Amino acid sequence: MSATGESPRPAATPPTEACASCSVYRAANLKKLGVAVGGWDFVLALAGNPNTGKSTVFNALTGLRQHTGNWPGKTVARAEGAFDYLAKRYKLVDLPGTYSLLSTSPDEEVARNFILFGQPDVTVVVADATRLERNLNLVLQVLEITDRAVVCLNLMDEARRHGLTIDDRQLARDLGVCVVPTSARRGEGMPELLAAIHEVATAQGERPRPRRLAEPPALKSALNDLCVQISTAFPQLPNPRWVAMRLLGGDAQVAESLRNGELAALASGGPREEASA
Ligand SMILES: Nc1nc2c(ncn2[C@@H]2O[C@H](COP(=O)(O)OP(=O)(O)OP(=O)(O)O)[C@@H](O)[C@H]2O)c(=O)[nH]1
Ligand SMILES: [Mg+2]
Repeated sequence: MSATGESPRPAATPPTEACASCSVYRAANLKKLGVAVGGWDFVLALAGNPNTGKSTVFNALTGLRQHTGNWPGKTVARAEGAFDYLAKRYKLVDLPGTYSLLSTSPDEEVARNFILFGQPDVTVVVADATRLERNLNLVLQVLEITDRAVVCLNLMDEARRHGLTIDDRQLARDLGVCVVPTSARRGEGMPELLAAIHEVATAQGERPRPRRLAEPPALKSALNDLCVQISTAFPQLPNPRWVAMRLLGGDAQVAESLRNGELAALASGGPREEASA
């Protein structure tokens, strides 16, 4: 018995390789690097609807204090921070909230441009578990353009408080990508989120296979033709299929940005180019 009358607690032992699957081990491998974003191995985009907790996740992983608050539209420009996890350095980009990749408000455009043309290695879509249906719109749009995505199903504490239960495993099977339930404000689920990001970034584990809608044959053939033309004219431009889809949909703004070289410039100013500069 100790002098205070409390039973002695075992001394904390540092996690070892033997417990590599436990969350304590995984959290212990996180080193928050704040703004030291130089020399990264992987770039992560934090995407999601407004007010879903993106900046809260960003702060939890980088140790920074990006402004958070309970109203949409707090983050209006992109913010960058870094962390080190299992000997890999990650640059994390916090984006303004957006409902759709088709949105055109200035802050939503910042998010859209980075998701589509910034060439992130992994896109983490932070979704509000209490408004899942609405949030899935952006999730599905992101899964149309990349298979390197992780869904962070945030605000799980709020969902529980409202008596909502979500079968996250079934959701992961339906979407074809990893879904990690989190309550970012309390730090819950962060170790699992890190592990999922690391798996996708380093291409370990099972390759994500997002479910995608099949286009009707006529549309598919028109898209393929246009994609070839776009890729020939702008070989560096990521996501030519998305651009082709917008052109076929008569999006005048995308047509103009393609014509005046703005889209190609976004791609050549992306993080990969900065890294090699
Ligand atoms: N209860 C609960 N609140 C959370 C959680 N994650 C974030 N919040 C709160 O939700 C609010 C919005 O969080 P932010 O991180 O600013 O959300 P955001 O997605 O960055 O918002 P925008 O930048 O406007 O798009 C803040 O008040 C957070 O403290 C969570 O897991 N549970
Ligand atoms: Mg934010």
